[in-house]
Amino acid sequence: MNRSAWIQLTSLICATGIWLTAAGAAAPAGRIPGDFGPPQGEPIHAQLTSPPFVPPPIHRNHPAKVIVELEVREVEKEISEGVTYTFWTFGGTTPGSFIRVRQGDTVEFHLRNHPDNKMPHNIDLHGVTGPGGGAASSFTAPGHESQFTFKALNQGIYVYHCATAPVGMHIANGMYGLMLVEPPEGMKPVDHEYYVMQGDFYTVGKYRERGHQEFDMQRAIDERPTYVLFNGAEGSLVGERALKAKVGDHVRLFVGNGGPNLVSSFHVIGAIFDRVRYEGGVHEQENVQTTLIPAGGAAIVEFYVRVPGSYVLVDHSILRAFNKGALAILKADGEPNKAVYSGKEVDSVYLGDLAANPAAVAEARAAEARGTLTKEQQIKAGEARFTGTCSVCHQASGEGLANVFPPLARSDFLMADKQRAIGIVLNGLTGQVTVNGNLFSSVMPPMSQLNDDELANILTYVRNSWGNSGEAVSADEVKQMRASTRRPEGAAN
Ligand code: HEC
Ligand SMILES: [Cu+2]
Repeated sequence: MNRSAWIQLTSLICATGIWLTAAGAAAPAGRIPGDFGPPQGEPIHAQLTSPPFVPPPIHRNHPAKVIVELEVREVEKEISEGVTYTFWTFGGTTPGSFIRVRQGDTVEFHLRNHPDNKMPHNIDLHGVTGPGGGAASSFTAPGHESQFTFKALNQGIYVYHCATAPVGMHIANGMYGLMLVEPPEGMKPVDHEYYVMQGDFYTVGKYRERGHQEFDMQRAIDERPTYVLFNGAEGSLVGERALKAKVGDHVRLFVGNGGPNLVSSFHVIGAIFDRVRYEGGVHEQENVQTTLIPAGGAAIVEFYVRVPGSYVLVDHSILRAFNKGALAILKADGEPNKAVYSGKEVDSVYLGDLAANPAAVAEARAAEARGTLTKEQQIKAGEARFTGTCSVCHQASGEGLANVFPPLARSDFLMADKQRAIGIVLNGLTGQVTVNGNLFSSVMPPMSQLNDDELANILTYVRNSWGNSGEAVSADEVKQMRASTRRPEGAAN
């Protein structure tokens, strides 16, 4: 060891009050790094928050005893518009309540399993030093409570999850969350802190297939998720529920990945992370576009909002974003800065049908369930789904583009045959087609990834907009066409 390294080491030892032997091992017993001695003052009840919120920073200069009370609840919630799922949760939400403590704190953990629950549960906190991370000490039957205590020795952002067999099933049902262990000196203040956590979900029914959906163990084993989501539901962070910031703000996201299977390529469209504490550790990377977040891992990402608009959080394994739900919005208000960015808002480009009116879709679903669905409701819901789906080619005006995309507005071809139109949207169209006397010879891809309701509503909308008027298309008609025709090779079913 050279002289300056020795001086650095000895000053580190003095600063932390830890004595290291020549070999670098900690001694004497009882004084280990991160242990700042016994808790001081009155015990504190931890303030827990539901996503996307984060408890306030800790301004404390001594270790304390912190009591965490977390209740497991099995709850039925919407996983997507009109689709329900039974989530198993820590604190009633997926991801579970956010826990914030200070390095050196003694955490007295109480895990309750609500009496209405059907399953036993426990908790494994990655921020715990000790076998199982609390799992063995916290196995709790419905209607019971268990308690264990640990010292938060290491600072960082840590995943916690249920570890009751079958573990994969408990995690797939939403049993994970984050615990932040702040460094003793606290974290650098920022304007907003938010809590976002990704997870993959496996349902028996297809993506957006309505009604109650059961967990599909085989799909989970095969790692073929139906949904990949931020904060436990498609659209959990869009529209009214979008994360909010102002131009000039420095935003910090605590981003976890509960898995159970997928690794996240976390990206914010339109932002560059000025700092990332990757893998939740203390090292910082700068100027990052996309950061990998392993299943059972987390990161802290920070970025400045320089211009107003919608910033889209995605898993950049991009079909997960646009076809499985892994998409959220941070909406920034403020004055434009044309010198930094002259472009327009991203809504129609990136947000697709999520930017449109989700209430209309919900209303149509509810009406259909009651058997009172009207053509008007179908048209409104169809308009929402048309946006960002068909409008990229046929245009929001339905006019198409000369010589490339045929018009839907006042289209003689569209209106002549309802069944044929259903078939075209399901199975695509190639070869020559004459619309209003103009010849088109191009390719429309099959849009069979849309479900029967979506497709019926879209066609009802296009057949009753821009000067067209015709009968509604029902979900049953689409279903029959799907059953009686074959999709081209490679199309979604
Ligand atoms: C990627 C571009 C693209 C998308 C997206 C697209 N279409 Fe098309 N569509 C075309 C093209 C190109 C044709 C003509 C195909 C040909 O020349 O054979 C066409 C033809 C049609 C036709 C028959 C011709 C007409 O104008 O009446 C209908 C109806 C239609 N599309 C409806 C839809 C609907 C509804 C959606 C959304 C669910 C949709 N299309 C999405 C490109 C697209
Ligand atoms: Cu569990």
